[in-house]
Amino acid sequence: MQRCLQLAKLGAGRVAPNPMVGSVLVYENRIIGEGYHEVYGKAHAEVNCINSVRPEDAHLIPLATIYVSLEPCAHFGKTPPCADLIIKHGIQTVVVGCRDPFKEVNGKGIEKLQQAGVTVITGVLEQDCLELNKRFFTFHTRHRPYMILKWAKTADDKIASYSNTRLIISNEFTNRLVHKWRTEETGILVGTQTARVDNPQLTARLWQGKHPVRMVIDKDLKLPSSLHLMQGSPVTIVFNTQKHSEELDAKLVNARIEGVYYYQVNNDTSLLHQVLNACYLLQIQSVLVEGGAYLQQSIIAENCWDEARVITNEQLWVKEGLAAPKLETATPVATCQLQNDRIDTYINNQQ
Ligand code: AOF
Ligand code: ZN
Repeated sequence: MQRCLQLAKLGAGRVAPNPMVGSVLVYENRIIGEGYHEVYGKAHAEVNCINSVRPEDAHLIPLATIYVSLEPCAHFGKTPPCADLIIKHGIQTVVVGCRDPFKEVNGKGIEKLQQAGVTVITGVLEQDCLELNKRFFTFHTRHRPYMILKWAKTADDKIASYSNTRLIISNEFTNRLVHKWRTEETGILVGTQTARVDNPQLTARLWQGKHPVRMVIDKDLKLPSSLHLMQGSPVTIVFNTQKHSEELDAKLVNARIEGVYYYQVNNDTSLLHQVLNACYLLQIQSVLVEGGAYLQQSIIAENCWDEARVITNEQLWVKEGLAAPKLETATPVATCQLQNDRIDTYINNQQ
């Protein structure tokens, strides 16, 4: 299963919104085949694993045990069911890392195998398998994206000055790390005030990889079209109460078709919940929230966050300024230092 996890990670950045999955085929303590889900829409891990077996070992397939980091699928999606493939090859034992919460699968793969007389062992290295695809699992079980809050604050806990001008807090190394983070998530979200005052580009230009889908809240469509965000390259989605782009759907988002798109929300229910629901419908599996304090604090208040990454410039004091958001969780799970910047990571265990 450790090897399955290693293989699965090779698909990072190329398989979303699918999960990363790895598989190995073992006969008498020898790996005779291995594979992983390499590209979105293409063969699943089990297919690549079985196809990798050398012709001289092919007769061993029915005698071997197949290990998969995720429950084999039971549905006809872009590819036929992996459970059927395993049954067809006469494999007798399947070892599964964790269940697939996707509604088309969700236990049906395991059931199908068992009904065909296959022995299925589940829950092997389950925590590691869940951690690897935390975005996918949060999305399918909570019906909202995996939410990562990120902010930079001064040594005296301020995230902005009162002067309505951009406050430079983090250093160039930290900025590059943040751009790496941007390539790792599907979406990036900011509030109206941050868009107006900071005029951010919200791209991943300091790192190689995909730009996230940019999302901004602008209820009354007051943001000027001169802002970087409103140039529509890469994609921008504007949450507002006035207009809606009919062409905006999950396919368009997945293909990152450039443009400024409008998503209409109403004034009757929680704006945050409407935004999260929109992300679910558009298959935006994870979101990096980059400000501002009001938006971050409302996400904390509604307990809709999964991770927080807080950057503190330990050498910068501004005295007067906007207070940084506050987390209930006091202890970081990880800390690193990039020159004057300390980066603390928090996990929300209280959901
Ligand atoms: C597996 N092995 O390697 C992966 C699985 O659209 P499709 O056909 O590619 O199906 C996508 C769904 O299949 C995805 O949402 C997840 O439930 C499962 N992914 N299953 O047996 C794999 N990547
Ligand atoms: Zn499959």
